Amino acid sequence: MWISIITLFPEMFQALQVGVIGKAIKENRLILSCVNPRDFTTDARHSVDDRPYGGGTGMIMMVEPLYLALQAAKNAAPTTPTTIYLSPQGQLFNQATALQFKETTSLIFIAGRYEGIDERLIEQEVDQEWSIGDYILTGGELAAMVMVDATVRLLPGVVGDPASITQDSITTGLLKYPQYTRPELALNLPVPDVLLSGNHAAIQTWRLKQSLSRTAQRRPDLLEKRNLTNEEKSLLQALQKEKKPNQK
Ligand code: 4GY
Repeated sequence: MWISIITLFPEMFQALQVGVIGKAIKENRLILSCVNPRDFTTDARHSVDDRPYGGGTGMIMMVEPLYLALQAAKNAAPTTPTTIYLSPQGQLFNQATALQFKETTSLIFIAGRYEGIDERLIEQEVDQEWSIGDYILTGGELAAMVMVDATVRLLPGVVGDPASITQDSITTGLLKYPQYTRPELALNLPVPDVLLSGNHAAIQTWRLKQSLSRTAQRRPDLLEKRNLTNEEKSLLQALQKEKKPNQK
């Protein structure tokens, strides 16, 4: 996969050189580059922003440096790239979006700064606009990194065990069950007996029930969207009966 980021702060993307994504880059599963619009300025001040037409506070990223940076990225792409702008006005990014992105060979993310970018660049050059959530960042860089991270871990060979991707909560539509590792007693608390039993069927059922319980408690919206299997329905009924006696 090939990803290029249009950004005034390419240093920020050093954060992707560590861990699983860093390894994907070293193993050439991901080619990640940055293009800085500042490098495409022609005035003495190297300006990349200007005042908004119509007045108001803040500055807007100018078309020209952004456009030239974007053309440089597009020319460097190995296949026709999809160009994505990150902003709170975009569609909400989720796991389904990451699964779509990972099927795209070439991606360009535009990370804006200041109050945003000139709309004409979006109109003419941007294919899709995505948001990571309903809050305002100081720039699109962190949003781009979130999307790169969530997407690249889905590529073949990037995460060691493929089961950890297909078993991702969210992917299954349920939240993750509680997890434990050695020692058996920590903070004076034990590990649930079933996990030490060696009974794999019982462990699977316990984990599914925990996932259902947590999802019902914390994210009922996820449960409502999901088609429940018969086993899941009966586990949920069991949970209902368990909590009724003392209204827990
Ligand atoms: N939320 N999701 C987000 C954002 C702020 C462009 C400078 C978000 O994706 N991006 O908050 N971006 C940027 C938007 C101008 C501020």
